[in-house]
Amino acid sequence: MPPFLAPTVHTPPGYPQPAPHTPSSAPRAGRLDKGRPPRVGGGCASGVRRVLAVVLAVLFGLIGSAGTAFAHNQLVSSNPADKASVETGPATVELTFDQAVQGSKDLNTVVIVGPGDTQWQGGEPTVSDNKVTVPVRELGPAGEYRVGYQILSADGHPVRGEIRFTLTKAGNGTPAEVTTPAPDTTTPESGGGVPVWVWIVGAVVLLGVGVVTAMRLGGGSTR
Ligand SMILES: [Cu+2]
Repeated sequence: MPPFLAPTVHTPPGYPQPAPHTPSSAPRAGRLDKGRPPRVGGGCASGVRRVLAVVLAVLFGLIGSAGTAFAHNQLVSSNPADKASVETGPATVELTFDQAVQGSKDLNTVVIVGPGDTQWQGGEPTVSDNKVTVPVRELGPAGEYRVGYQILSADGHPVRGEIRFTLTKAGNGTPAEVTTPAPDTTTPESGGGVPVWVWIVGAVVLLGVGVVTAMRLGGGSTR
């Protein structure tokens, strides 16, 4: 039993308790429980207030997460453009975002993956405000090249994604020795802002409020 909400008995036995997974509400546990003896019956009003406080905390947490998820930095253009075909390999790939990117070393990764999982980035990416530029080696086989990026936005959020371009005529280049694992770009950051368990915890807490309220009304509390 987690310490948080444990002294009250408003939830049915075995009812899931959200506390251990909720960063937004966990720090409140100490304050809410401090010095309170276990209560039964007459403590319902304060219990309802407690649960409401938790619900509000969770809801604000959800709203906050959703807001920042929608405000994330996004790729707005690139050179070569996404899905472009080029006859000769570009000397650089330039990624332009709609917000500034943090420029410190090792915060940003760009990996160019060509046919057969070969890598073609020519060095570390450099940042100029909202532009990230990575040098490209002379390309080799004709085919599709995927440019995967993971950058750290100036607002502190990582942003991942991918563009692709097609080399239509083979070049003479050879791939880089593979030192950087390609970033996982299968789930763009913007789609995963709020982990599923946050929604589940929110739903459980809301259900808990319903139960507590029903118990309180059903128990004949006077007004
Ligand atoms: Cu962000």
